[in-house]
Parts: sequence; structure tokens; C-alpha cells
Amino acid sequence: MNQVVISGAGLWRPAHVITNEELVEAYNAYAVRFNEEHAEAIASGELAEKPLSSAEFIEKASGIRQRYAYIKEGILDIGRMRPKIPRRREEELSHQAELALHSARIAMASAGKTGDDIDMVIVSCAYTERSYPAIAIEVQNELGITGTGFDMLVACSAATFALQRAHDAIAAGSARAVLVINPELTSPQVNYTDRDSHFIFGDVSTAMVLERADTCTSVHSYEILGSRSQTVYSNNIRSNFGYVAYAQDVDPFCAENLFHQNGRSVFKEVCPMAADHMLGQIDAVGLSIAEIRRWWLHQANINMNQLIARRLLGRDPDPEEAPIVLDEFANTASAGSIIAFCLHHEDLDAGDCGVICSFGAGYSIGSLVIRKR
Ligand code: CO8
Repeated sequence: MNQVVISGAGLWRPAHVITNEELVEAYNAYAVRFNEEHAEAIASGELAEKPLSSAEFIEKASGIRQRYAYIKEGILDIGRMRPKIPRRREEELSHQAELALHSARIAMASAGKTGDDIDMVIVSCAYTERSYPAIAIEVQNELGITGTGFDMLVACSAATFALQRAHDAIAAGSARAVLVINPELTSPQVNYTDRDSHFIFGDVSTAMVLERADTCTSVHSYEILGSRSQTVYSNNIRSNFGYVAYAQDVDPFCAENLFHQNGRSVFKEVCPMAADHMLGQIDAVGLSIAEIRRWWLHQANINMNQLIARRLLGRDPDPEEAPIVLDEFANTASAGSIIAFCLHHEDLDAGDCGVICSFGAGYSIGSLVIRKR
């Protein structure tokens, strides 16, 4: 088996920011108008009154202060409450491929690789813009990569699950190097009219290059000591939007076809699962908790990360041990732990170990234990 390393990482931020205050102002104006317009139905119990949101609640309950938006226009417009993303012709680059290319090019430059060096492209994220052709094949074409490209959907664990696939392909010799990209264009699936979830997500794109250790020339590279993915079925985080919508006599864009969750249950159930998963994985590669210098955890909720870190360490983590990036980015589905890695890895010394771990819908949990070379 070939030894596999992470040799490059790339993070791309969209140009637009939406603060909690802006988001709450728009949502509350929408809610007040909704309640006025439906006063009779609300009074008769036919419709539920829209509760008001609060920026203080959002920051306290989640740690989120702002999020990036690929396209801001439309999201804060109370007559629309969703981004206004122009439809592109089939001959044009798709939106999601554009996002993917931004982070892919940064990751390839940091690994010192060109399209000729890469044999496989995996676009792995929570949603893809279309069913086919795969976004990965479009990206592959733009980057002049021969070989194979495919899309993978594993919600918040898409990045770590794809990194495991990439590792296995390189270890087995079916690819020399693999580009894993997470173009998380979440804003079109957010229900900005739902008080409980309107603040959760942001757009971003991340990417990583994995290759054989003997071809790596990168300044910062990480040996993959072990990787594991795990799924346990749960209905607590769902999106029902899909291709069957056309054949069902329901509004394809109704609330239950957008992201929705039982946030409290997710919090309670996923934290112990994620901690146990990492404990098992660290043990499996022959390390102890004390030997892990950095935890690049999924970024859904600051309180969740602190609870998980406490369960692992038996104490509160230092900020640099388990870096938080969700204050700036919000929940970016699978990209969260990769953003944390991108922004917080260059200070590690040779021999330092860390864990990249994601958790979310499915439920799904994925992790990689890595050591700096
Ligand atoms: N403003 C003001 N008050 C609010 C708001 C708000 N926006 N929202 C809720 N409240 C109120 C509630 O009404 C409640 O009041 P009451 O007790 O009177 O009913 C009170 O605040 C507490 O409500 P909750 O119990 O719901 O609040 P929590 O403290 O649990 O916080 C969170 C809510 C932040 C959602 C929290 O539960 C959480 O973060 N849970 C974990 C969620 C998580 O990790 N989910 C993962 C989802 S992502 C994923 O897996 C894949 C998705 C793929 C991408 C999707 C892209 C769109």
C-alpha cells in the first residue's frame, strides 16, 4: 500500500457578508408582515404565528456572528427571502463549478501540482446544482485533468468521506493524486422564512490535494495515519428536495423540501457519537488523546464543539487546540472542518498530530488522524 499525504489545501470565501443583525432585521420584517397579512387565519388557529428572531439568541445559541453569501441579492428582500441566482446557459460554467475552481486552484498551488499530476476529482458536498453531468467532470475539464471525476453527497460529512475515498484510491494505486473539492453553496436550500434555521448556514468552497508521499514536494504536508467513516440512520436533519418532486403533487419548494431539523435532538445525539468515534479512531492508530495537538472539528455550533472537546480532553480546550471558525463562516456543511484546517495548520511542527472530524445529517461522522511531516 502507498503511503498517502495531504499536500495542499484551499479556502475560498464569497465576496458578500450577511451579519446576524442584517439577517434578523429582514426576517423580523418578513414575520411582522406575514402575521399582519394572515391575522385571521392565525386567530382561528389555522396558521401558526411567525415568532421573532434575535441576533443575541443566534450568537449565544450557536456562536455564529455572520455568514458569507455567494449571491446576497434577494436573501434580505422580504418579498423574496432567497438568493437571486441567475440561470446560466448550458455552454457557460455552472455556478457550483465556479466555486469549486476557486478553492481547487488554491489547493493545487499549495501542493505544487498541475492538472497533469492529478488522476481523480471528487466534488463532495451537501447538494449539487444538477444531477448530471457531474460537477466534478466539469471541473476536471476546466483544469485539464485526465482520469476520472465524480460527485458525492454526504451532507456535513461529505468532505471527510471523500478524503477517505481519495486516501483509499491512492493507497491502492488506482490514482497518483486526488483533488477533493467542497463547493458548499448552501444558501439556495436555506429556509430564510424559518426563525429556527434562517441563521445557520453560509456559502464557501474548500479543497484538498492528496497524493503519494514519495511525490510530495509541499512545504506543509500531513501523513494520513487513519481514516474512518460511520453512518447511523436518523430523520432529525432532512431535506426532501429531489428529482421525484416533479412527479409528486406538492410544491417542490415547500418548507419540508428545504433544510429542516430537530436541532436539540441533533445536539444531544451527535455530540457523544462524534466524541466516541474520535476516541476509537485515535486508539486504532495507536495514539493517545494527549498526543493530539489540534482538533479541526465540524463547525455547526460552538457549544457542540466545546462539549465534544471537553468529553475528549476532560477539560475545556484552549482556543488553538480546537479552533472555531463558525463565528465568521456559520455552518458551511462539509467545509467547516476543512476551513478550520486551512486557517490553523501552518504553525504545527513536524511530528505533531491532529484530527479532522465532521458530523451531521445521516447521521454521518467522518474523521482522519494526520501527522505533520
Ligand atoms: N431567535 C430567537 N429565539 C429563538 C430562535 C431565534 N432565531 N430560534 C429559537 N429560539 C428560541 C426557541 O423558540 C426556544 O424558545 P422556547 O424554549 O420558548 O421554545 C429557545 O430559543 C431555545 O430553542 P432551541 O431549543 O431550538 O435552541 P437551542 O439552544 O437548541 O439552539 C440550535 C438551536 C442552534 C439549532 C442548536 O440546537 C444546534 O446548533 N443544534 C445542532 C444542530 C446541528 O449541528 N445541525 C447540523 C445541521 S447541518 C447538517 O448536518 C447537514 C446539512 C447540510 C447542509 C444544509 C444546507 C442548507
